[in-house]
Amino acid sequence: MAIPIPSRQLFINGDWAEPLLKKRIPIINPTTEEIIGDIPAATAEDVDVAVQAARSALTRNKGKDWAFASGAVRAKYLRAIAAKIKERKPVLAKLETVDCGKPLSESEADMDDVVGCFEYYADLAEGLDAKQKAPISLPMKTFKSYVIKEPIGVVALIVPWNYPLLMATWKVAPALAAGCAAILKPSELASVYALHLLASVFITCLELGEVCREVDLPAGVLNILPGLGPEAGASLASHPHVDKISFTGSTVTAVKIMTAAAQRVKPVTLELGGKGPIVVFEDVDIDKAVEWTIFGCFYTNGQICSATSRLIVHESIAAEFLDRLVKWSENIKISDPLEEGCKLGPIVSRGQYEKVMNFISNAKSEGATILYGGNRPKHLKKGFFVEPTIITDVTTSMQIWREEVFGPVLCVKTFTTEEEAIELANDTHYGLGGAVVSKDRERCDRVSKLLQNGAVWVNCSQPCFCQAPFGGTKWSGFGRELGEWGLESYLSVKQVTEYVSDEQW
Ligand code: TXE
Repeated sequence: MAIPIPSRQLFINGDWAEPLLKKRIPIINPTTEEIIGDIPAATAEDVDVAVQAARSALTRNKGKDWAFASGAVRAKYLRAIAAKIKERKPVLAKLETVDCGKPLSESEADMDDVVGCFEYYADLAEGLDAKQKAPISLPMKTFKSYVIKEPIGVVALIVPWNYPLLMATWKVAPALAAGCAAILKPSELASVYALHLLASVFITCLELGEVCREVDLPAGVLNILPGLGPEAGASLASHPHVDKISFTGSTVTAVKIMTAAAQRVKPVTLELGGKGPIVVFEDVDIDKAVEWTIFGCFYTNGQICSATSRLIVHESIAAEFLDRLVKWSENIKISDPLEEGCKLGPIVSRGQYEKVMNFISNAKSEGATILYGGNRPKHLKKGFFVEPTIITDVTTSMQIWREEVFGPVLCVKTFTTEEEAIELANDTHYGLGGAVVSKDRERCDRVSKLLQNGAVWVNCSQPCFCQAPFGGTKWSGFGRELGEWGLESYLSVKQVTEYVSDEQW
């Protein structure tokens, strides 16, 4: 059954607006490879208008409408947005699945997380009121000091395509809770390929605009500008009236954004790629460890920045582990992601599909063994599908060990000692998520401390809660999203210090 794709414009100053240069980008369904609609593409001209709208939202009525409204007022809007998204969950989940190819059950879970995240930041927005004017104890009685937290200002939120609405929410919810005004730039899958190879995956982000209209969010507080990265994204990153940039995407693009931000000394939060390890010791329940290994690498069709895509398994159980891993992989249902029971859908676009396939063929030519998968599934004639793929005989100098694939591709190495396992796990430029699997609690604690990752999962992989901080080390970026840390990243801290002596001066 065809899902009706809403036709939308840019969302600026509380309403829909045609892009000034009237550019549009086609939406391609990665399952059928058909064009199913299009979305507007903002350019620098639209960015100017949206930034102006956001700035006015902060200064209107001396900020009382939004930036300096109480947190309780902002919380009301965040809860209203959450409630509207909950109502529309079935439609939004289907749109997201059609748009980016992830199994419907996963898109449904994402929508629940979106709702939970808006509700969570509504609570934190309320809590902010009680934290204002927190006194500081000073060594001199003649001075009194307190701290207030203020919104940073106009923020640009640049997001990718693997969790379109959820990644947007991770940024929009805390930014709005803090009292910022935001410009959200969803992904278009920036690509060097011809336009027909582009897949645009932000229909659901635009639907957020409709939700904002329905809840009467003050005009300009959230603006949504899809567009090409080098046009809309780059204009936002260098715009003189954008006060902060929060970016999730590739390390290569992060460098460009940081460079632009540096010219105007703008703060940035960067959540980038990964090449996460999952370290499996000899004392595990093999079936459980296999299940987490599969989940950690193949969930969201393998397109997760924190995916644990390097399996580091103790040599004494490696043969049996790999045997069961292959059996599990054989049972993964690969199909149209709207189909009941689908566990692996297509890669998001032809460009990304070709990139994944190149990684696999490079691994072969460098001497690795494709233990399982490595091809397009034979039963599917169309769509950007890749079989779950397990690669062995990998060396640490191979591309497949070093670079992020962003597809359902797991590479494997064995180890003998704990030290060796940790060395292998940390043998990467990235540092987002990592996992350790063992029945030995003390060993898990030791390894958790030594893994150079922003998140470490013990006896699991990938669980994500909006209460816990998320972000990376090394090339995976810096700053933290989610939890209180996410809110703080949109707040500026101001001290107010008063001279209280009775002396005349
Ligand atoms: O990323 P980009 P792409 C990794 C993954 C993937 C690779 C490329 O390895 O294969 O990145 O994906 C916007 N100024 N991740 O090309 O280019 C762009 O429009 C400002 C990991 O999609 O980083 C989009 O909105 N913005 C990742 C966003 O940046 C620019 C998730 C991400 O696009 C810009 C996605 C510019 N010059 C990909 N150029 C993760 N960390 O989860 C592009 N953009």
